[in-house]
Amino acid sequence: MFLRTITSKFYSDQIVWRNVFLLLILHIISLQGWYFVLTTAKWPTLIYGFIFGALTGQGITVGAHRLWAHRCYKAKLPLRIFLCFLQTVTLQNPLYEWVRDHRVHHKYTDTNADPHNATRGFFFSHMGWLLVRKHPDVIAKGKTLDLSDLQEDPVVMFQKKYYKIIAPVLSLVIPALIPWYFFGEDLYVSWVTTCVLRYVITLHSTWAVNSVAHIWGTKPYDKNIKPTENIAVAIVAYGEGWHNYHHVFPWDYKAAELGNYRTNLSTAFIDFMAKIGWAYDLKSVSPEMLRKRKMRTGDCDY
Ligand code: ST9
Ligand code: ZN
Ligand code: ZN
Repeated sequence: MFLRTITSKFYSDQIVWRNVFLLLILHIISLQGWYFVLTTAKWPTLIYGFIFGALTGQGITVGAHRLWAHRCYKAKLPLRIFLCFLQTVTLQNPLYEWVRDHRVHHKYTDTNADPHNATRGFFFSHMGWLLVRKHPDVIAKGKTLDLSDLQEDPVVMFQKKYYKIIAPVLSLVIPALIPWYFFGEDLYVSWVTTCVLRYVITLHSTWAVNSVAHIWGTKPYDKNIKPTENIAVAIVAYGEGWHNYHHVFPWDYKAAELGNYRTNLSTAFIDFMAKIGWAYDLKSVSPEMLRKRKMRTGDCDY
């Protein structure tokens, strides 16, 4: 305990050069992806890349975030397998790790125990936190979390076991073969646009929730915390930009009070899954509870 307090006090960032190098290369190649998008890439490749990217993003929002991290609803096995597949394609760490980091983010928001502590500025909360070793407080506080629900979920544990083999293939190899085989696309153009560029766009959309939506926007539900309501982030992150609401009511499956499906595509996805019976026990905040909370801690004058 004493040793941990000392290391935590004198902690200074230890850069992980492997991650710096990989993310740099990825971003350089993605620039070529934008060039191909504007010039030689075929329309079917672009349409496929867009739809595929949008669908796999739901693996993060509907799957990793609203189902596994917050248990906002329950999902039958076929939906859990489908969402796990989509989340694997996004190459954003195994669900087990993603959820562990996200739960510690909610429990210790914007402190040293938050992996992407936004009090350390835009860059750190956006992507800098992936370029350095974690603060000792993240690991110490993270060890106190209850992750038994994840350990009991065979889908999560299967993905964890085989992640290093399955994820790179599903994310950075197979998607490129589709336009090449079906649309006669050049294989390199296909790889740069549907693998690299898609990955980079999904990463920044996700990271914006931790950075932009912890810095800019309104706070109608709790003015005493950093997370904000930000419509731009809500659009690019399928409804996850209503972040002041989400930090106050993390268990709400809509992750928002207002807004429509256009600014919350993930709610549309869950509602559809509920209609076909694959999602159930959807949790949501009552209007009365919401009204009281807004009056008590919100930033609006009534
Ligand atoms: C990526 C993830 O980008 C993005 C997540 C963002 C979440 C946003 C959420 C917002 C809401 C949802 C929005 C969705 C929007 C979607 C839009 C879609 C269009 N608790 O991590 P290690 C322990 S990934 C407890 O290596 P280091 C544990 O024992 C991108 N314990 O720490 C662990 O061992 P093990 C690709 C913890 O060495 C051990 O420590 N990936 C916790 O400091 C070591 O863990 C990358 O770029 C905890 N929380 O390294 C880099 N954490 O795992 C991938 C750790 O065996 N990451 N422990 O149990 C790394 O390289 C490293 O993690 C590191 C830190 C260098 C960052
Ligand atoms: Zn947050
Ligand atoms: Zn959350």
